Amino acid sequence: MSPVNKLKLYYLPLSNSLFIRIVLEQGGFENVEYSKLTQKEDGTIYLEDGSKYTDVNPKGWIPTLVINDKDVLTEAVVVAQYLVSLRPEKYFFPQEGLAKYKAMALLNFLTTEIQKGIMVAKKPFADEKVKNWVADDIAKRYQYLEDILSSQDFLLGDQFSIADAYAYNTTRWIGLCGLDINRFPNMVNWQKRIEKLDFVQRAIKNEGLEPIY
Ligand SMILES: N[C@@H](CCC(=O)N[C@@H](CS)C(=O)NCC(=O)O)C(=O)O
Repeated sequence: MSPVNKLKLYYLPLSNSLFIRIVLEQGGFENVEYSKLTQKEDGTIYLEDGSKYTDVNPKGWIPTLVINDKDVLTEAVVVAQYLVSLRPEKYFFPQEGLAKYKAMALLNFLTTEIQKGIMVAKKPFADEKVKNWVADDIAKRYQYLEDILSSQDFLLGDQFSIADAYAYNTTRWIGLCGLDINRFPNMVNWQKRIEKLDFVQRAIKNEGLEPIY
């Protein structure tokens, strides 16, 4: 891989860019630029200079990471794993064997089953009935995480990982479907544990957000 001299993250407060900002803060990368996006009522996302975000990322989704001012990388779980690959010594993430694929399976579960599941509650057609359906569905998926956290402090073991960064950010959105996190006491303790980490605190503040607790 050619050397990475500069990273740029396009972010929108309350979106999934917080996940990647936490990963960047944990990695201690030096030359990182954060470029704030804005979203209009009709959903269109713009850059600070007023140009359309789709000029940078044709998919129009957040987050986007730009490497060395030229290469564009999207899909949050892939962006996070790319950052881990740059500085594996900074992260707790298995690099080989079945453990690596199990960790990737968890990331895939978070993106396809949890994030995309919750986002159904934001669709224009989401009335009370749809929101209740989403809440029931997401509750079953969070129960899976709750059970993991009954025997370990974090989702991949005894240390914080990119899976925790992602799952934590999804818990900031569960109000969208009216689900109450207090149904999951292990997850509540885990959220509090995560919010004690200095790099998480920095990421939340620099993203322009407040901690949950
Ligand atoms: N597959 C993408 C999906 C990302 C995604 O849905 N991001 C949301 C914000 S958290 C978004 O960009 N929504 C704006 C839109 O859908 O137009 C990923 O995993 O990064």
